[in-house]
Amino acid sequence: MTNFVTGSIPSKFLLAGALVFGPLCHAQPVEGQPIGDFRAFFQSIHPITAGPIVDADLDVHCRARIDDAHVSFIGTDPDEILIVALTGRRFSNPEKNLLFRVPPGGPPRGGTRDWGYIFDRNYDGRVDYLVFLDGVNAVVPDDWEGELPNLTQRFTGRELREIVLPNSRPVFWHMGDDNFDGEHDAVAASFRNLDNGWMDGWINARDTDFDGRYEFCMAFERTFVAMMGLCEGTADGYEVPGRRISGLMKVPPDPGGLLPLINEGAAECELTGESFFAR
Ligand SMILES: [Ca+2]
Ligand SMILES: [Ca+2]
Ligand SMILES: [Ca+2]
Repeated sequence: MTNFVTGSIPSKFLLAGALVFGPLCHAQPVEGQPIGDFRAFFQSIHPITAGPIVDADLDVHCRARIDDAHVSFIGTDPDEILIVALTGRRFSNPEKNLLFRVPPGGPPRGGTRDWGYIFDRNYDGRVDYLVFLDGVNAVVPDDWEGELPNLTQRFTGRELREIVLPNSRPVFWHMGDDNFDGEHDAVAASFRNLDNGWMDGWINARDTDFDGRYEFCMAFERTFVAMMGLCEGTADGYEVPGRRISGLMKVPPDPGGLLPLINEGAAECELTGESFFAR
């Protein structure tokens, strides 16, 4: 199956719905409304998801088939679902088949890069925070000082060994449903500096009043270390000048799509608030 985020998304996963934009502004969440806290949750689980895949025995707890998609819920023991894989055929053996990258010679049979971490923050048995794999990239460390080799040009073997490879790691994008209505209202994704090829910041876009229209988008250096500025709103979504947003086809993503698909699977599997990984 084609990777969801870097390749073409199978049309069956893109539900109909117009992409809507509001004006760029710094709206605040509506007071008194029960909401998740996307940014705080991002910070709390980033250490889990930025590293290697959770070091544990992984099993498929439940599989659901939604049209042609196989939605596989994966975790460490019967009550600890942490990962979802979305594949075109039956998925098994997650410890072997959840890939970060496609190895030379192509992916092994059964391997997939179409997977992500899932969380149920309000314990209703439905996923409201998704961290989906983009790929492996060279990422500027938050505390980096000094020069970096330019990845768009030739660099030395020593630079490769000492700087590029040690700072290459899985990169994910994040999608949150802060009012728990089943549709995303916040996304965050890394972006690549077009001048030197490094991932050097994050974009955070939000629909802060949950009216279905994103109206906030800010770019940040490194992992939200410092504010870079407002994103540019275009007909195709938000952009960051001089950067290419990684993974997501566009920011914000089309309504519908992944969260509803995953939650259809969660319903078919009869998952509950107790089913997911406890933070
Ligand atoms: Ca939930
Ligand atoms: Ca929502
Ligand atoms: Ca809005």
